[in-house]
Amino acid sequence: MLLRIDHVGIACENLEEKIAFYESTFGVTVVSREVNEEQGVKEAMLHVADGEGGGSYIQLLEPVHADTPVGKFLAKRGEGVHHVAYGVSDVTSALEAIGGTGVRLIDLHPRHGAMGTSIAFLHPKDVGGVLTELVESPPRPS
Ligand code: CMX
Ligand code: CO
Repeated sequence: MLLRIDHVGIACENLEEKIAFYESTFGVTVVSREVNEEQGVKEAMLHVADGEGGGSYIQLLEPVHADTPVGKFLAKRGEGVHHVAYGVSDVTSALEAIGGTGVRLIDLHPRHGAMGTSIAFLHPKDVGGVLTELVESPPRPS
């Protein structure tokens, strides 16, 4: 069901500073910057590699305000890994299959993610403390 690690989401206080750190330390490049109001984040995707069905990335996340998932996470735990996101070919069918195993779904239906993706989250309490995201990439131009 899982095609690859699509991205690792990292919570930070200052997006621009963290982008500069990742670029100078690891030689990675920002390929997308977006504000996703629905998710309450200002974010950047930094490209790492290409894999089956899409690329893999580092996703840097700064909250748009304190009362958001990433804002609450920063207040409670400070900066660090916020979630792991796996690439799947079809989020809707993956949600159905995973929901059927008893894992709580935060999103019953896919939402909009970075770079035209469809995303959905699984509850960390049912995944061993790991907030887990499923990502379906848009079809590649042929
Ligand atoms: N990883 C692991 N555990 C987490 C967590 C995370 N990122 N965020 C919260 N938790 C834990 C908390 O530590 C807390 O555990 P305890 O009860 O043992 O203290 C519990 O989950 C509840 O946490 P909370 O602070 O009360 O937060 P909420 O229940 O309001 O929200 C969650 C938690 C996961 C449902 C919410 O963060 C959510 O809906 N996340 C999905 C959306 C999201 O994260 N969007 C931003 C990223 C967007 C993107 O990737 O594009
Ligand atoms: Co993400």
